[in-house]
Amino acid sequence: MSSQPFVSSPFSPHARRKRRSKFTYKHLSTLAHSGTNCPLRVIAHIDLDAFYAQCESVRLGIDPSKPLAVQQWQGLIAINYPARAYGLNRHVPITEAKEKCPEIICQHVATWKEGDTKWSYSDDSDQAFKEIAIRKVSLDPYRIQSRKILALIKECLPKDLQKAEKASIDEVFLDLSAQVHSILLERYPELQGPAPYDDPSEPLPRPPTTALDWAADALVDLDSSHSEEDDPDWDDIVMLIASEIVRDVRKAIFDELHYTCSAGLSRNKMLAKLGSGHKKPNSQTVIRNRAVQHFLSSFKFTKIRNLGGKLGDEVVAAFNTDLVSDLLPVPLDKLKRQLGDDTGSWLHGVIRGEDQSEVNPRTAIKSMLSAKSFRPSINSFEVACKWLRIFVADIFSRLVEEGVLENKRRPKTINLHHRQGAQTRSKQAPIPMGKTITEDALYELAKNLLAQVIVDGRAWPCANLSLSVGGFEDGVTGNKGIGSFLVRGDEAKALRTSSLGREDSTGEGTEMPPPTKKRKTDTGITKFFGAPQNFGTAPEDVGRDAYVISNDSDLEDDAPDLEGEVEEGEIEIQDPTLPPPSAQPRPAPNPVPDEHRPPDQVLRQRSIELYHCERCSKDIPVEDQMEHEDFHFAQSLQNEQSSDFHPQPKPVPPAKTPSQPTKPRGRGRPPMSVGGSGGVEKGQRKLAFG
Ligand code: DCP
Ligand code: CA
Repeated sequence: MSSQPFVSSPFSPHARRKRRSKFTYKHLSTLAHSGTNCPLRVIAHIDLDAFYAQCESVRLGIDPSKPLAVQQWQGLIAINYPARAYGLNRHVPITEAKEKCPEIICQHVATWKEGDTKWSYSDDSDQAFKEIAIRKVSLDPYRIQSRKILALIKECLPKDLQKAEKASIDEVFLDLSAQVHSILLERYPELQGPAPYDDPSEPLPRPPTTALDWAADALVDLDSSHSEEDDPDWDDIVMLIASEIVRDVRKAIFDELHYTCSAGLSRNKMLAKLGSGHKKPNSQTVIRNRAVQHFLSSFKFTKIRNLGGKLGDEVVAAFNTDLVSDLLPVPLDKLKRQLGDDTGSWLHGVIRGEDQSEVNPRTAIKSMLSAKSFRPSINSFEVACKWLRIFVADIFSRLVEEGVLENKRRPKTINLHHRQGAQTRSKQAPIPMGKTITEDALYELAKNLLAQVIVDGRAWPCANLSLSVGGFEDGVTGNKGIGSFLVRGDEAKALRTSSLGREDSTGEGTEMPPPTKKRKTDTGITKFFGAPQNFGTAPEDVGRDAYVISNDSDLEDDAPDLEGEVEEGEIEIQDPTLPPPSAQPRPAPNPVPDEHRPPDQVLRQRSIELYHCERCSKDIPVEDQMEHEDFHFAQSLQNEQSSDFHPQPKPVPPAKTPSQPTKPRGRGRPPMSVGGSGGVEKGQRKLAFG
């Protein structure tokens, strides 16, 4: 740090009275180790202002003082501060926004379009909405900026003393304790010790200054029991040093990348986050220890981390208030009685500004997901494959950024989630080791997973598809090269025979909710026939059909953890909000599958037209022809791809359940084959929706 912002204390009898700090040598040493219980701890939260909107104005070189909003289909998802001055927010419909602020620039988010191999921006925002059925949102541009910002933040901090946690696409927590500790010892050599009598519980000497220069920082008012006249102690000095660091970081972000952000500084994550939102845009707010109670008292407790949802509602209902100030007089015993011991104690602490959660520098991505909700639903393998192409291209471009081509990291598994109504099915497969991951290879794997869903026989109509890769592990870089990934001999055998590795994706020490319960079922496609109907839920539909990244730090929206203990084959994701499967409606049972009955019986019962399938010598209802051909396609794909791993018993073609709606289709559709001209070609890059 350059300047010494301290002013020597004028003689004051008040200052002389207190010669000793309330902090000890022990406290100082826990600061060096970023101890979560250290009373000198200092945490910052940095939050980009109107992030997507800034990304667009920076990208387009638009004057940041011009009102701008980011549009997704027909909604606004980010509004810059000049536009907010017109009373605009995310809930204002786009037509109303244009009425209130006629000069507003509405920039549509980037999208992937059918046939595209890369996302792009459309010149006409309304055009995107018209093409919603064949477009998919891409947040890539924002993720790229987000990554640059995080990299720059890290560059600004000393390598060996930094602790940064990406909290969302535009938020970062920094534990500045260790860095501040080292600056503190430099500036105040008297703190270097040793402690008098070698006793770490000895108090530190008092700071030699009384007036601190907080520059332009917003200082939250002190608690009523304190006064600005009181001399600062080391906790104030620590905050001051941290605020200089954060000011420098914010300046670098602005100078180099042209983004403004706001920051909060305090003794823990909960307070730092409340602080960053206190004064926006482009400001930093410091909540000194002596100001915590005053600061918190003015809040609704529902604004506090973890109290925004159901728990907050419960507390409101129990105490008939949403104000921190009304809860403060409630005794601990009463909180415990009403909310249970753990929650009661936690709440008692939190409203007093206590939070010992760690800043967790989990920067490595755990999984990547690309998804699309279909309105209307899609009805064929062919169309689904075109979406798979886009998902794969999307994921692959992110894998490239993650260093997959240089073998820095690689995912071990690929998952397909398929939703039909309330039912979700997930299929998972290993990504074969020993080969460089290519876009085509991922596509083939994805197609195979879809084939497995189709072999189940209840694939269409499909309301949501998503593809994810997970189980990332560090690869071998440097002079070892790709050969190091090759798996031979015993290792290869083990890979072929083993089920998928059990991923620990809960992210050690992270604050993600526990993974949803998953039940293992049999593997191999034949075992899916006659399997009981599975109920579950899709990976959370984020309501915007953009991809999300789970439990990683790719500055994405919070997303469900799609991994967990999973095995090859089908996994069910049980939705705790749904009643248990037994209580849910099931399709009418079909005791004798159609393919096990004589065709004439099927014919009589349904009185429908049949066609004869040359491939299996069966008579199939015409309305099922498409799906039946999909089945053969899926089967051949499955056989071809799975033969590398384990032999598959011959599957039986599925029968459609009578309750399932079927789109009538004509005869004569050429059968699809792997890489054949009738379907999706291997390596095909241009997509055209039929
Ligand atoms: N976002 C979104 N939909 C939401 C919330 C957020 O698409 N419901 C996106 C757009 C935002 C970005 O995430 O730009 C970051 O979200 P923030 O809540 O941090 O909002 P902003 O950064 O836009 O504004 P602020 O200045 O209030 O932080
Ligand atoms: Ca923000």
